[in-house]
Amino acid sequence: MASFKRYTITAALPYANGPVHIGHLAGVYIPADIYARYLRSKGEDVLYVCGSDEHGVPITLRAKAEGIKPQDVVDKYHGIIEKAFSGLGISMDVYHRTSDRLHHETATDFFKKLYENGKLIEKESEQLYDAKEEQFLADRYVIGECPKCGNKEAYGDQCEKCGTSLSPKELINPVSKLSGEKPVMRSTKHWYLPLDQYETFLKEWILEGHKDWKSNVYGQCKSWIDQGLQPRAVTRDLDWGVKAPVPEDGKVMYVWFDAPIGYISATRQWAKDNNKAWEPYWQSEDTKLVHFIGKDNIVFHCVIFPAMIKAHGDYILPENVPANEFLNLENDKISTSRNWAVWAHEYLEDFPGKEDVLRYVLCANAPESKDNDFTWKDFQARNNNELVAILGNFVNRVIVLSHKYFNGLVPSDRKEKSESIDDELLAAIELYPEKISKAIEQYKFREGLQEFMNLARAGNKYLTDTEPWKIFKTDSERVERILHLCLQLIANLSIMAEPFMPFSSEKLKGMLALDIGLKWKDAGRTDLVKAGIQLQKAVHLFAKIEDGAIEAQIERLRATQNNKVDEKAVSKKQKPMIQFDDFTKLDLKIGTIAEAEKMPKADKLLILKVGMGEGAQRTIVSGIAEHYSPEEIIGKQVVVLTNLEPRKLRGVLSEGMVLMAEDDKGKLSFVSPESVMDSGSIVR
Ligand code: B3M
Ligand code: ZN
Repeated sequence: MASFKRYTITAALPYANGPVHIGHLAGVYIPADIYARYLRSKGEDVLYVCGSDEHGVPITLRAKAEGIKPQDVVDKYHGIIEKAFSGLGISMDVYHRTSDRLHHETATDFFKKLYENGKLIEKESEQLYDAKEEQFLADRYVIGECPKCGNKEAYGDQCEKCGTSLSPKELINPVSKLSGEKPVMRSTKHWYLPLDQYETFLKEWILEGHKDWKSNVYGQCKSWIDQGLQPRAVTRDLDWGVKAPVPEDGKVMYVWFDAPIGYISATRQWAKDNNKAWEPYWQSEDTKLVHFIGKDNIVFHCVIFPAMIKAHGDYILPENVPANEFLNLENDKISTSRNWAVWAHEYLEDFPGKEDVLRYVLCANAPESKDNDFTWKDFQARNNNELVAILGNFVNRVIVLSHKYFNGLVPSDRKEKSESIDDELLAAIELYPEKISKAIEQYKFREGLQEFMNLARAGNKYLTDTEPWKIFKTDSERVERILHLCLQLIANLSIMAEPFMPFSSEKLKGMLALDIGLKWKDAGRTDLVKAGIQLQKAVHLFAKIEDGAIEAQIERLRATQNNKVDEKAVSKKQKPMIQFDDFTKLDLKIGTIAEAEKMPKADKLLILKVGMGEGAQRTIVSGIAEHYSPEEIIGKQVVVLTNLEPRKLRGVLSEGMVLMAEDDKGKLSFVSPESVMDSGSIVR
């Protein structure tokens, strides 16, 4: 293996359109953090960069749904995400953001260089266009059927079901996410990165040169390259993004063009803040660049970004891209829109002081080679049966016994009292650092953590087998020997816990009054704790998690699902029979919407003025603001229930109700006469 002088570690920039959940943590941020912490502990020069991905359609769609500006969306979630990361001890050296000026500058320079050196091709073509919203439908603005697997809800840039990368025009029966309408075709000019020209390079670099990559990553790259690469548009007709430095107005960079450059921008920000040079981290061949990502990002990091880098010429290529598979939750796909997730920031609120427990469980169960499942029961079991019963129990017994028998002073090593069982323990202490290192360096973090626990298990067993509490009265010197060795083992655990469970590592070092400067190179030594040193009192590393706390979490998940199901079940269920008389009690009339405006400070409500014929008008407050904009419904004819008891909604007297149809997905539509009717016509 080539030897590297420094490491640039990147973790995929989360979209700032929502908080991060356990799937993100297990797939990307925890593995990257373990790797970075481990290398730092080894004394390597490490830079771990990340930031919010603040452009692209996910952001603008969210803004539209919430009725706020894209900048407000990203400001909100950038803060939440950054705080959650730091709460969990994710030790990024910088957490930047792509709406920052420095990023716009960096991305613009990058694009300009490609543009000026003739690396991009200009092409006019027909694109999907939403005539109603007057907007081109790039990427996630359009959904439709995946031509590969038939998934009905594939996005314009990718099918999440089969992972295929798509362009909007490939979708079967496309529908605009903005208006719900069928798009039309319209011509527009864009700039393309001719990926086809990089085929030879990619073949040599990945297919020949990186057979060492994880098989899921290598396999995806191979299938992409083997299918033949097409030029890919790197500009979009949108008003949110980094302005593309091209002669045409109104073009921004494709979000997947600017986002990976965000790694470089983040590095520049870090350098600026710390008075360092950023260039070595991106331009020196002796820097090892590693991208941590989820499997849906493989093609962007292994094919497109490398082609961009090759076209640019000044930057290094990644040495590895250890992408993970997906984590499911309670046997179901994690979904932001269905709120089927465990959110990092909520976990921190619900389980204060248990940051390491989540880190532990998500690493022990990380989807490294296949999709995995997170369940709250497993979370509880791993905490109670592994962290508490093995690691916590061992440490606690050793510290408590040391206080009980030796007033908390580290006993001497009493070599003369050695027995063969001690040799096994000593051998383990010497052996494990290497085992764990090897696993981490191969990105097998689960295995590394498992080995770590095996060492703790060996300690626990040693203590149980030697039974110092039974021999103290007769042979206290042998007990000195036993506890001395156990304390050396705990010191080793404190060093090797650091990448995985940094909070517990610190607690362990505190209890042993250890030099916090101890690093990975010290692991394997059996003289880390000096005889005669005063130990601190035992603090609990981990505490049992009771059933109640787990049930509350499961209940919470269930509640979000049930609400949805219940609403539907109740309203769709056949209602009991009524008499014709009951029906005639309803006074239904045709009305024509004359005016509409948003109810201030209410996301869902519109205030309508509905003409009811002969100059009569009614004010009706209707919960349709998330489905219709005020402008688009003026002039619509609707059915109004006119003899509903008037009631005040947010201070506005609503005099009736507009009838709506609702489908299973919650989509609303007016019930309107099939031909134009006079306002006030009766409905019967
Ligand atoms: N924003 C994350 C995602 O696909 C995407 C990663 C960008 S990394 C440069 O969810
Ligand atoms: Zn598909």
